Amino acid sequence: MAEEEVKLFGVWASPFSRRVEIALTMKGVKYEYIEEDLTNKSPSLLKYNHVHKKIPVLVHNGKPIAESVVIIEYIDETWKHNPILPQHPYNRALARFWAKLIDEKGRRERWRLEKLVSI
Ligand SMILES: N[C@@H](CCC(=O)N[C@@H](CS)C(=O)NCC(=O)O)C(=O)O
Repeated sequence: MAEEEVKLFGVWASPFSRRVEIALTMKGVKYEYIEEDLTNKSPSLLKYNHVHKKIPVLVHNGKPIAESVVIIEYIDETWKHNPILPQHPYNRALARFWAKLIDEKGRRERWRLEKLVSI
């Protein structure tokens, strides 16, 4: 494959950017990591994810991709060795189901924690 440019905009404490880092590491893809400050988002982040303005964002040869699960599927389809998602469509559906559930549960727990802290 030709020279690749892979950049990841993330935050060290974010499980969403961590899961993308794990996927890139599993594939052995070299990438530049850019730590974002979410209290002062960089112009690049705002440009690359102008819809949600959130990390993680993967930029592959200048093309941005947002949303961690979408990014992981893109990584899996682009670098085909060491598959991350199962091959069978049913098992892929199950993997997506559990990823979605974990995201929703995490969001609910964070909301509960924020409510507790603000009391
Ligand atoms: N559904 C998104 C969630 C990403 C997300 O919530 N990122 C948070 C950090 S953990 C963020 O960038 N928050 C900034 C903001 O809401 O302004 C994904 O899976 O990538």
